[in-house]
Amino acid sequence: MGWMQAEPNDPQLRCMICDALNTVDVVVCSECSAPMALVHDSVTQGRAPQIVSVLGDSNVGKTVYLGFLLDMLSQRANEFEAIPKGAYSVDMQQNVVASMTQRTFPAKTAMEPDRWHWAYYQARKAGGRRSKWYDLVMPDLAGESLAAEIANPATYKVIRSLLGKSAGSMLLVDAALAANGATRPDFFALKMMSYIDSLFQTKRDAKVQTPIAIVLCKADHCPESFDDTRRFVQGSLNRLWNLCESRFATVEYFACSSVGSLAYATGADDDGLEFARPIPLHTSLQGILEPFEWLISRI
Ligand SMILES: Nc1nc2c(ncn2[C@@H]2O[C@H](COP(=O)(O)OP(=O)(O)OP(=O)(O)O)[C@@H](O)[C@H]2O)c(=O)[nH]1
Ligand SMILES: [Zn+2]
Repeated sequence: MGWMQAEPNDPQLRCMICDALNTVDVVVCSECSAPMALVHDSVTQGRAPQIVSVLGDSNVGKTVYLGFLLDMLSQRANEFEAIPKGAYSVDMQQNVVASMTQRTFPAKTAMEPDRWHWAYYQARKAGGRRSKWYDLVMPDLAGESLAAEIANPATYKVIRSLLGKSAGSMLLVDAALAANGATRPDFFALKMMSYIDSLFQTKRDAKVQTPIAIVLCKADHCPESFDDTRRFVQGSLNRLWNLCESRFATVEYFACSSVGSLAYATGADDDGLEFARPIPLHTSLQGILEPFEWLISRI
């Protein structure tokens, strides 16, 4: 497996994300903190996996989305077959499913890269022996770390390397906020897309070819986004829409939601301030698989 090893017979391994050389026994990459288990597993596979990055502002629902997506895949939803590589790949879906069955949302993702959950899956759509297997690496990043990297490129080396190597991305946007007229989701998505644009910049008018699925989360708050997703994006996320039109060749828009109904509990945080905490009364998954299916059919 020469592509991972520095030289034949050299025991050092190259990090899959940032290409730094690490000794065989380290647990996380010394440069970027990606788990080296990813590399060990792909050396066993004998081929480099495709990386799918899940992006979005803090609190848009990345952890919830990714957890349910992986869980649906491993339950063979829509004739998908998925095999997690390594127990670490199951942690994220277990964490999401376990907390949602207890009617709480999962905790915020920590900002430190060595505390992010990474999932490494082999997946394919059933359809005989000829259907293709995809090796997929999907990390759950913290939205605040993404924001820090966009504001000051190279703060998080792991994010830059990860996006540079991604075969496709999903950009999650808070549709509930956007529907209420907030501009933050539009601006964050605009910054994220222009970051990706500058990362892949080749010729001045060549568009970025990497497929990107724009996923509107929390669409249970604005059902109209399910009915006509493109129109919703054009109206409520117009800056993002325009940038996608002019700079990205392969973009599609999806709406999704993971909760059926919400209740609100009031409480006080550490500083004694009152807040209302949403309680997911039951999960009802809508539109979770569609963006994933679209994306892997294009990578
Ligand atoms: N109504 C509704 N709310 C949701 C849904 N998914 C997530 N949420 C809300 O969004 C919050 C954040 O979800 P997370 O998945 O933790 O968000 P994240 O993008 O991983 O956030 P960071 O860890 O800060 O990057 C949850 O605590 C819920 O309140 C959904 O499908 N519908
Ligand atoms: Zn690394």
